[in-house]
Amino acid sequence: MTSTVKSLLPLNYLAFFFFFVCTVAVAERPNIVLIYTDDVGYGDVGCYGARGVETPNIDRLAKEGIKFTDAHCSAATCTPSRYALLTGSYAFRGDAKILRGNANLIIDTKTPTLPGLLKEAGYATGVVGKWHLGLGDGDVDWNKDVKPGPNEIGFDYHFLVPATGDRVPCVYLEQSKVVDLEPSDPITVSYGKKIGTAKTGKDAPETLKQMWSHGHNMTIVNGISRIGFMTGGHKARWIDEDMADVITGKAVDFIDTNKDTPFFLFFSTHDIHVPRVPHSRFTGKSTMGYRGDAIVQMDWCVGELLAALDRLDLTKNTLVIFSSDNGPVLDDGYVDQANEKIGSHQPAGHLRAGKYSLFEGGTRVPTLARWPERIEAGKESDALFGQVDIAASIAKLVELELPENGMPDSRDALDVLLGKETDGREHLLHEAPRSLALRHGKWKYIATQTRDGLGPWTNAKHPAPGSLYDLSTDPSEKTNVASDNPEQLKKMAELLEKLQSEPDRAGASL
Ligand code: NG6
Ligand code: CA
Repeated sequence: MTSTVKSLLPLNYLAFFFFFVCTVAVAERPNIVLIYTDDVGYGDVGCYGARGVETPNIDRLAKEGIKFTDAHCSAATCTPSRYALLTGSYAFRGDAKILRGNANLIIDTKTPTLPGLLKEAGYATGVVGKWHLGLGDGDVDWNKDVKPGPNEIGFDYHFLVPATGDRVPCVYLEQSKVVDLEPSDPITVSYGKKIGTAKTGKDAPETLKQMWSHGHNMTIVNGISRIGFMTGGHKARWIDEDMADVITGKAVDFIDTNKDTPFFLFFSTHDIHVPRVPHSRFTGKSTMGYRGDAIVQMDWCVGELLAALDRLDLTKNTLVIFSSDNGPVLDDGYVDQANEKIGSHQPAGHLRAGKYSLFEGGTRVPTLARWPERIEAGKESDALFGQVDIAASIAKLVELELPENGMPDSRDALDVLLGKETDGREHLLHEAPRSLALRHGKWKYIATQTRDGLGPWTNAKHPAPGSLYDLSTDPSEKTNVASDNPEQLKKMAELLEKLQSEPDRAGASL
């Protein structure tokens, strides 16, 4: 051996040692699958007491992991909840509201995000399913690359339902391009005046396979009229009945492709948002018609993802989180018999109201976490948990510092998520359109609840501004005790105002 080679040997050992240490460290980091469902209420799945529908795959997560009984999405509607989940900032700070299908991306591309953090930590990151955080910048041209979007805020891969199933454009977007778009049939979208000559849901209700009940009477796609107008893109238009199969297939492909590297999959189901048009193989699988059958379909999607993890031997070291973006709603714009066929099922369980509401039914949602290596099976936690904390908790998990310039409301709740800590947040804000509520200890304070977005179809009796509920004795928020507790009311109002103006990562107490 030459002397040069001899002198290099210790270096080689050192390099090998570092390679070994790094490989082991990387191998220990779990994959993360965040299953985010749409409009699924606290009582809508089996392990939370659903009647008339079975969800064995979701229940499997509860059996093999931890079930939360006081976990909340940030808001009682979709866009703000998703915004808070991905940015770790309450949505009112970013003025995030329910978006039209041609709205621009509402997350600034310089804002630190959950996928951005994970990408920095070496994860392969992907989002498949409903997006509804806006796309592009300026007038969106759906015939060109639609950017910025998920790839500009930290996702390596995306396959999207751009907004919701009930609004145009009714096409999928993969890596910034409309899937199956023919250049000879370009897409135009309008949320103002009617475009094109095709009959709308308003003009030709007799042609619809599912009638609208309010709004949703514009362009007809696949026999269902939507919010907004679109022309062109006929070959690219989705078939609602196939949507669950299409997105689940893409999600499983993502897992397969990235099986050898840590990955983060944000799987965002369309179910059980309207229009509820599950595949025919799910017809009649619940006693509740379309809405119940859509729950069965959603459970099937979860089962496919879990089966992929099992097949690839990834189950043990994958953190699967299951939750929802807001509480339940029955009639949300289509005549799908959700009310008529509800039977004894309680979509929000024992909680009051649902989607659009600041009552607990609006934001307290089924929430499960499974990670066989770190979470004890069959646990239950009543800790107060907010999805806004998922970003900071996952940052902790992958040993990254929280960015200084973002995630202002996100606090590390990793031990709560893993079931090691039973004390949850001491306070948490809930949002509904232009309205805020505050949880603190046993108290719930509803500052305002506007009528915005709260049509008569929500069945929600609006709380009076400045309502106070004692959840320890009144979990269903039946009795407003504000006038009996003026001191507490005042403290809650002050804390809410404080949290509204200054984020509180470290913790504040009354
Ligand atoms: C509302 C729609 C509702 C639903 C909701 C968004 C009407 C009358 N109502 O404006 O059908 O689409 O927006 O739901 O158009 S969410 O789950 O994405 O927040
Ligand atoms: Ca929703």
